[in-house]
Amino acid sequence: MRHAIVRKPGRSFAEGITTANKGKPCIETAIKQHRQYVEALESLGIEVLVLEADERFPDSTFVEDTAIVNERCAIITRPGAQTRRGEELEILPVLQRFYQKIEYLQGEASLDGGDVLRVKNHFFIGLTQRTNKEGARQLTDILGAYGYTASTIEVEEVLHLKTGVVYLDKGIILATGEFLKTKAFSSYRVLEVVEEEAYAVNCIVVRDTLLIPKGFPKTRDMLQKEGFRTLEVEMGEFEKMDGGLTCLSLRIP
Ligand code: CIR
Repeated sequence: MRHAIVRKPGRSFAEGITTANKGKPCIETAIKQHRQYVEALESLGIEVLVLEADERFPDSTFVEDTAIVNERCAIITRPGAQTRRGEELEILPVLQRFYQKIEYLQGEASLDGGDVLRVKNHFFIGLTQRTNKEGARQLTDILGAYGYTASTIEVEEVLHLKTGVVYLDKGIILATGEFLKTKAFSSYRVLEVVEEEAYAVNCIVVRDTLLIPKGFPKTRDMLQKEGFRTLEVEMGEFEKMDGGLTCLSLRIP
């Protein structure tokens, strides 16, 4: 991964969608945490393109949901929440700077990037409140045309697939809750994140380092014992709005 795209949280950030019940976020703190997130990525050698806040869309700092990016193409999604429709149009000109091939989900499709988990050249697509079967079908067809495979996973308990499961490389899946028993992961080694630290599942792999949220010592110690280097980032204000580490960037491989 050489590049990442992020968007600063705006003044309207606290008006976004949330189920977290953790109180209203403080915008000043969110801006500070966002800056530290960017600095953490930069410290790992990633060139970060920082977009200005878009006040029309309170959730637009969660750029991951607007596109699926890989080595071969960028796919513009159709975000599942009505208030987020339109965010994808704002990311399009930005992705055109990086990609010649851009594809689009259309019609009745709805899909959030947070529901798409890549494991090598396979993409798991979570079927959720945000991502419907038509979205998964269209994405599977597009990915197929570029030589990738995909399959779906029914998600019952969390917002997005990657809220509860990520891939850490070396054949290791990090999971919690309902994903500990998912058949599709049975050929991988599944590391369990304990329920009280469930938020810490959503982490970012940058070569040999894992970017993890601060304040989840059991998960941090477990990952370190597994031989990963960890780098912690304060995510409290984003957690209040149901957003994790992956949500805050589009990472271009
Ligand atoms: C939303 O509900 O859409 C935002 N408040 C949070 C989106 C988090 N995005 C992600 O997990 N990829």
